[in-house]
Amino acid sequence: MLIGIVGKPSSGKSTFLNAACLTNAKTANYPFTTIKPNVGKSAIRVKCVCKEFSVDDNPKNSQCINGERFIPIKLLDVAGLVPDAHLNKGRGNQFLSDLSRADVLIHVIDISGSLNAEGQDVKKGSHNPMDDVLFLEKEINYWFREIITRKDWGKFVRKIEQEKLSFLEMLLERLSGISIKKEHIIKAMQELNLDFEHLTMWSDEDILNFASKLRQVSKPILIVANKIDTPYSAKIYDNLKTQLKQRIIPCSALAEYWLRQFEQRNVIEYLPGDNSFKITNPDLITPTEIKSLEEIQKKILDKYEGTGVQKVLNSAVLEVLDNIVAYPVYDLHNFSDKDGNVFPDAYIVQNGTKLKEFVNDKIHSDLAKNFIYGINGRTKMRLGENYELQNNDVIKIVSAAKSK
Ligand SMILES: Nc1nc2c(ncn2[C@@H]2O[C@H](COP(=O)(O)OP(=O)(O)OP(=O)(O)O)[C@@H](O)[C@H]2O)c(=O)[nH]1
Ligand SMILES: [Mg+2]
Repeated sequence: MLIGIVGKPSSGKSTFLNAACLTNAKTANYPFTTIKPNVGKSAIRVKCVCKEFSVDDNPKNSQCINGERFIPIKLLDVAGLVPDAHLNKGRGNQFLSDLSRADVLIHVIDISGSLNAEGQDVKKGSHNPMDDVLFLEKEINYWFREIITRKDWGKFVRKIEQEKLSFLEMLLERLSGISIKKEHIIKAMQELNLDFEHLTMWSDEDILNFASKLRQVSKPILIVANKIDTPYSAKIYDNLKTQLKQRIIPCSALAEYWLRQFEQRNVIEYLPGDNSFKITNPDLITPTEIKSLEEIQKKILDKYEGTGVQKVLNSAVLEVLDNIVAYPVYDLHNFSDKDGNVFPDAYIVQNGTKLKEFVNDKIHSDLAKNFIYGINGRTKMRLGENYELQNNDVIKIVSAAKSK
């Protein structure tokens, strides 16, 4: 699972990455601090099933802290994008190819309204971030059109028509390796009223519409109102929220960054996504730092129920991408794997996934090939290969193969 972080220069992309991943990417208040992409590992946070089953778990592929399961995901932070990047403005949009493997994009917006479209300082509160929402989506769609047309669209569609090939299959092949699934293409085709029998007749506008739709279904964008901590932010945020149809999440990447730093220094107890923290080692911090922490509590955690960083990650993976979490186990008495690790793995799974697909994609293809049935860990009922996985399912797989 890869989340791409996009936005104009200085909106706080690298700060978001550092806050979520404890990375050390360079951040600064001037545009184009980031040129080469930065990667990091983070996690979504869900209620673990261990509490429900009253067991102490010892996970392998994820972490469980106080009954909260943290399941790994990856983040990618790229250079800032400016209007007309596709015409090579700013750093152009070449670097976006790094994002082609992303499953979902988060658009980090400067909700303080203090930067123009190029990320340069302007009068605080004067910039309308709605402009950023619009231009960024446009640039991302243009980038996607490049990926699809690859400068030889005419030749590509003529071949399909002349040789009576399948547009779907040909496109799938063309886009292999950039996290575009067959279902994405089908959905884009269904949702548009375009003539798929006469691809050579498509206008430039048709091509852009198709690229935009395919982008929307295969790499949806979640809007993040970052820098919610500044004096102008709340008003601009409220205003933007009323103008937007899609979900927007208020966030202070900087507050999360500091909380995580204090937590790493063992000064506070804090888990990403919490809406409060406990100072456990007051001797290790200065009175000024204590004051800053109190401000974070009052102005951000209390007001927005957290810093927003974890909410963004969870929302991108679970809501925008419509995923659920499933826990396969080997032993249904103590919910462990063969080595006795209790609830060893938690997997992020697309909602609607069938049991056998899950086994094949996430566990082991041999186990899927020799799949006999599954057992529901709660009801002990047998589950067939077409059983549709539900959130928090605990499942044992019975197979004719020697399982790992
Ligand atoms: N007040 C406040 N400032 C923030 C927040 N997040 C980032 N900043 C500041 O915004 C400035 C830019 O942050 P970066 O993380 O470098 O921004 P970026 O989007 O990666 O910038 P480029 O790499 O240049 O595109 C820095 O001075 C950060 O400290 C936030 O939540 N609140
Ligand atoms: Mg950066």
